[in-house]
Amino acid sequence: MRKHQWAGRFLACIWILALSAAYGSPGSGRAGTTTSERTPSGFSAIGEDSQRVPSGFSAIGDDLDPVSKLPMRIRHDKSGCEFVLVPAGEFIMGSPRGEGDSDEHPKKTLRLDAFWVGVTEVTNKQYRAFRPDHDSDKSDFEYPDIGGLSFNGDHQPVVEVSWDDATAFCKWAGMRLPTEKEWEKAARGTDGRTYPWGNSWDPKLANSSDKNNPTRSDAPENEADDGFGITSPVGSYPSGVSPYGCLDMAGNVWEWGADWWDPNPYNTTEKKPWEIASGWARVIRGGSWQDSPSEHRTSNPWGLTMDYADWKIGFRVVVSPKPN
Ligand SMILES: [Ca+2]
Ligand SMILES: [Ca+2]
Ligand SMILES: [Ca+2]
Repeated sequence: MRKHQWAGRFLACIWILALSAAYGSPGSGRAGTTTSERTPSGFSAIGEDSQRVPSGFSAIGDDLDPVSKLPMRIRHDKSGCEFVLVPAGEFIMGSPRGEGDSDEHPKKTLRLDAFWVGVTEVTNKQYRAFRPDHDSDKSDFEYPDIGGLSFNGDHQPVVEVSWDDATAFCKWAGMRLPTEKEWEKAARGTDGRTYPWGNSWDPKLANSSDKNNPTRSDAPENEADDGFGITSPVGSYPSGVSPYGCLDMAGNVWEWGADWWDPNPYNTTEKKPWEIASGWARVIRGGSWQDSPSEHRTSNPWGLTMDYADWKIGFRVVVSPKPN
């Protein structure tokens, strides 16, 4: 073999050794390194962020948010609650002065990180994974006669739960109640719409107080027929879905939120509602089977004391991704 051939092979060996040291041997990986450690900064391996799903929850399907790579849908293993991702970004909250009530002013653009929100209100069956003996027909109140209808169906939303009951479920499950900002973004998307499906009321898209409501007044707006006199099984109005895939964010039951409520937050404290450090009432959202359409507006908060419970108030839950 001639001298220049030896030199050529020697140089090739040096080149291969250098490549191997820099990137690892093809097909074997470097001992002691993980996929994420070998991913250049600013990039994520597909499926990598399923590791940000909290323990006790599982991804449903393979769909990932293209930006965060978080799973689009997850399920809570013990209760069966299902969640959909609300990606990070800006949204419009509240109503301009002159529209709606003082507790929703002013209209503002805010930003939230990504979170998962319950596709539906928590059902009786899901709540009974926590408290097996819960009875949604049992109340401290003497209600009007409703002709033997029951709130206890497995797939009806749990009711007769106070804010304290709802937060106890959340603590057991590793979840939390939505903040006002989270609830409103999940309900109306980014464009500031009045109802989850758009800007016009449609009685066929939500369980409102309609002609079937056995406790209704005779107001003209109650003459529509939405098919249910009291609570409906969750998800009974698929065409009333919110931009992110949440159901019954208008109507069926009011939903407890994490924040304090103030009827006049800007007039009395000059603070935003979520900046109130303490108060006498917690926020509820979305209206119920016993309420008229104006209560179902996505921007409309109301409030009740934490020990209050009745047949038109339930809750929905949220989960945050584990930190990067
Ligand atoms: Ca109804
Ligand atoms: Ca609701
Ligand atoms: Ca209000």
